[in-house]
Amino acid sequence: MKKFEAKIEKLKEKFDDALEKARGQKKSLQDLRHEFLSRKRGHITRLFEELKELPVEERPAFGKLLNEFKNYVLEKLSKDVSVKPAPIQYEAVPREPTVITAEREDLTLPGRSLYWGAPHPVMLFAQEIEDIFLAMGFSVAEGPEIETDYYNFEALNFPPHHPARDDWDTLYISEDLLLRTHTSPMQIRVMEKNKPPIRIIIPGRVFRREAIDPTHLPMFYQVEGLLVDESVTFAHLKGTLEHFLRALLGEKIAIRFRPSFFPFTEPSAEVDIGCTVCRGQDPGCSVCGGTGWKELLGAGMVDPQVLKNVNIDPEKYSGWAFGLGIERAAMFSHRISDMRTFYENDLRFIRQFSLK
Ligand code: FA5
Repeated sequence: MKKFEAKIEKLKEKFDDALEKARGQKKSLQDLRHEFLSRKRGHITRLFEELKELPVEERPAFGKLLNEFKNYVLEKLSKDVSVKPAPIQYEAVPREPTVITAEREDLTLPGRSLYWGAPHPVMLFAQEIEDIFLAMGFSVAEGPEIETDYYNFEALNFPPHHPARDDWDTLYISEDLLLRTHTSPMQIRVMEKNKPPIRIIIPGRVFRREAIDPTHLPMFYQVEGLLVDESVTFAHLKGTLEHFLRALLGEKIAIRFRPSFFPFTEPSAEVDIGCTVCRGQDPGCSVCGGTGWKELLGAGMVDPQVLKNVNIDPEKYSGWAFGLGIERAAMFSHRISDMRTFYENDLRFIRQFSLK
């Protein structure tokens, strides 16, 4: 027993000496830890091995002594081995106070508002037109912008080479395919698929070979109206259009029906309205040319031949149709003197309509 105790005592002295020499040197302190505590050959590890050889009754007392020595070593080393690297000295760089002021958000400023897109004024106006007809029991359909010669002309009573085609000249994609010049081809498509009673409007884009001026564009919107039933007369057409135009442009709008010609209606009329831009006061008005009137739509009773073309019996059924220029109507509603402004994409103009 004495022998074991003396061994511990000796090792303790050895450790204290070595610690004294190694103090402040990280490498030496790590070596010291290794020498005493290494799991394989450390002095303390070996003493624990030897402990197993002592008589059983002596082991607790020596175990206690040995553990105390181990803790002593651990504690001494934990204080000295973990020599911390000298703290880094940060140099305080003075910041320009102006930089902070410039970067700081000024919460008292008003927020930047985002501009939300809105439907184009012509689309908004088309919706107003649709709403009036929906309220009268009409439905809404759309049709192809690329049409065949048959639907755009022939089924509407324009035989090939007929001079009336000149007024509706357009771009041809092939001999038979063209950009539709009016929404009237949809009369045929609707009547081919549906039997009377028919009450429908068809808004859409149309294309023409056109000399551009304040009231004419080469690409514009029309809305077609078609009603077919038994005992339909011109009086119904007149009453419906008057109601529609007053709902759209105001009760006081001046309306006049003028006899006209369309190959697909008989009789035919054009409907003019009193110029809202100059109110008939400006002889040089870019819209009415000083006449005080401007054409807004073409209309008439569906020609019996057109009804026959779609297998509807003209003895039993009659109908009326009209085709109105949407930009033209929007001009009169908003008192705009040049239709081209709708498509110049000047946001100062366009935005005026989005808050309606
Ligand atoms: C037609 O297009 C016929 N399809 C209308 C019709 C339908 C008659 C059904 C009978 C029965 P018109 O070419 O006149 O007709 O055009 C009708 C309307 O479209 C005109 O009154 C005008 O408001 C508008 N419009 C015509 N040409 C232009 C153009 N170049 N730019 C803008 N609007 C136009």
